[in-house]
Amino acid sequence: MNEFESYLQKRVDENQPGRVKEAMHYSLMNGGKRIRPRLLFGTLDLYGIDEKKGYPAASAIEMVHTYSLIHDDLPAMDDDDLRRGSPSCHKAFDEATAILAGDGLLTKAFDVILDTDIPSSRIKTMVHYLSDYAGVDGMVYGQELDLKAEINKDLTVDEIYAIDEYKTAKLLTLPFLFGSIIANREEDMPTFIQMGYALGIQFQIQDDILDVTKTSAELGKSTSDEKNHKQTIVSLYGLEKAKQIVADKNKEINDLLSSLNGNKASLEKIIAYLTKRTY
Ligand code: GRG
Repeated sequence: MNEFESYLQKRVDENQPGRVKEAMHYSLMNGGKRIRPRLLFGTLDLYGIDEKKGYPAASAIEMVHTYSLIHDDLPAMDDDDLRRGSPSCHKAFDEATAILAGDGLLTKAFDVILDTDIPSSRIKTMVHYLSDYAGVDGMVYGQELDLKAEINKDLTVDEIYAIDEYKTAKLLTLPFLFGSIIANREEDMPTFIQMGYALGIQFQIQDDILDVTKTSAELGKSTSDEKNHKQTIVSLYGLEKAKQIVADKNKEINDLLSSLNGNKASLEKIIAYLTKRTY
């Protein structure tokens, strides 16, 4: 992982000097859990491929993820002052710089992924998925649904699941898909799409549970769902049922993983870590 951190840092530092680059660096290297890169390296390990082959694709996902957090924290969106235990990007710098830092990370991601050492036809497939899963048919759409939900506070369970699917699950599915594309094992993608969906729902419900059970200091970000009267699976079903859904999703993810061939130890470990995460 340390080697990956240096790779990621180099890829952002190779850019034009200035305040925007500083802000990109600040947010990208600011103590994220690197869950999505770990999932990609775990998927490569399933196929017996060295994690280094996944560094460009993992960097691209982490850049897109970081851009989404920078923009999500802006006053026009969630208006959060704290991220990963430090001032959010627009607080550490200023709003305009934070917008540009997000833009810089998003566009850089599409350059970095091109350095993956596989035939260009498969790189093309990865670029398509990156745009599809992060963009207006993916995470951006999820954010649109989330913003709409602030006005209509009378959501059904299916509507909440749709927000979680697009806002959270899409980006958590990408590492699995990139792993199978890099390994040229695209026949596994349908299973990974189901796994990514289950993992994303589980991850988001856990996030909603943590939001009401942990302090802002413990999480390194503001706990705002209750304050904002945000509807979540927790507010709709209560904590106990939400915890049961997390356990059910964990079983579903492990069953799907069992159906795949290869060395599953790394992915099993990451999935176990995610199920028990406390921040
Ligand atoms: C602005 C286009 C746009 C999208 C924003 C990512 C997002 C969509 C909103 C952030 C708020 C949120 C609850 C997102 C759901 C996914 C989630 C829980 C992200 C946090 O991911 P972690 O825990 O973060 O992997 P770290 O800081 O460890 O990288």
